Amino acid sequence: AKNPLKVLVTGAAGQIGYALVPMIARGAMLGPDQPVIIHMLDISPAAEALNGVKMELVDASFPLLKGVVATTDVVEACNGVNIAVMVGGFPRKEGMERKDVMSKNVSIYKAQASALEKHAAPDCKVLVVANPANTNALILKEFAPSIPDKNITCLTRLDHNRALGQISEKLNVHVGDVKNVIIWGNHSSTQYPDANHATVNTVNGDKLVPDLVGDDKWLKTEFIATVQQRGAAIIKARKLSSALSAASSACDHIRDWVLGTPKGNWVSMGVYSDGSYGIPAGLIYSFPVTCDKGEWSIVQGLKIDEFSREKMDATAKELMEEKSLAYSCLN
Ligand code: NAX
Repeated sequence: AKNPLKVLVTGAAGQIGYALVPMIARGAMLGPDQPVIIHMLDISPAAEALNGVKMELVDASFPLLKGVVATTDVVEACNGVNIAVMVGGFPRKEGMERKDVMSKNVSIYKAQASALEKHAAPDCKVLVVANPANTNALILKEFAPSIPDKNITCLTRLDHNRALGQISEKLNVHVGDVKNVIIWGNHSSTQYPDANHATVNTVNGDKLVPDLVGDDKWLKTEFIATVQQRGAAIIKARKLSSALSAASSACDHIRDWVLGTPKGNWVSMGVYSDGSYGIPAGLIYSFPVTCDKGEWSIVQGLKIDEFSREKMDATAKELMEEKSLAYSCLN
């Protein structure tokens, strides 16, 4: 039998955490034959609720779950973890300035970066979910210099999955037959959902989505806007932000990263830019990636038209602004 892997979930008393930990305990993140020990971190006001989640994990008697740590101590939480899913953060409250929210999250991610650097397993893979996800990941990277750049990522898989869902509904095909959409850039409303290279598996082989849709206008307007605004639409409907889809997408992100993407498929991940596609190096930017043996690589050589170029640059510009705002909070 495999040795258990330790998975940290921060913000585990929150709504995404509540959906995520049972998925991890059932093997949705690391596979059906991989035992896990879940480390849950939250802050003191949530300690009692966190303990309640721990009680439920015990009550569910998951065969793969070999241990649960529920703590408000960041060092205990990070100790020896192989995977860290960072869901905890400071939410934007009504009337708060962008800078104030950024400042709170910068100090959280700075502190948690140091704890991970000192106490996590040396090859720990990090996924930041909490918003502003790309910039929180960048701060975490800056303050955990001994963790390889390649091990720090942020979640745009939910946006990716939303894009697959929209195409599946539009073309009335099963979502499992749609692949290779791309989310470029920031996990924010400037993200660019791109279906130019996406395909649908049909009885006559793979067909390009733009050919099947046959309506360039839909892909350039409604499709993009729906994916960009989906988070807001969920809040409006549920009076709460997306949780089960975010948790499920976080499992997809880690699973594909650790176990590999299927042949011929790529996925979207927020990763440290190396300058590919003319995106400034030094940003955490969402790219199309394939994964093999626990490492992602950016898909190269895709043709970028003028429409895409403009959208990819606009979301890069927003990330540069976020980066300077974050840095201004450090002083
Ligand atoms: P909740 O407010 O339900 O949960 C957040 C939890 O984090 C709370 O229990 C809180 O006590 C805890 N927390 C706060 N500061 C902490 C700290 N310093 N250390 C540890 N825990 C801390 O929010 P939820 O709906 O679960 O969303 C969590 C985060 O995910 C938010 O930042 C949200 O904006 C972000 N999202 C990101 C998505 C993505 O695709 N990247 C999509 C879903 C979601 O909106």
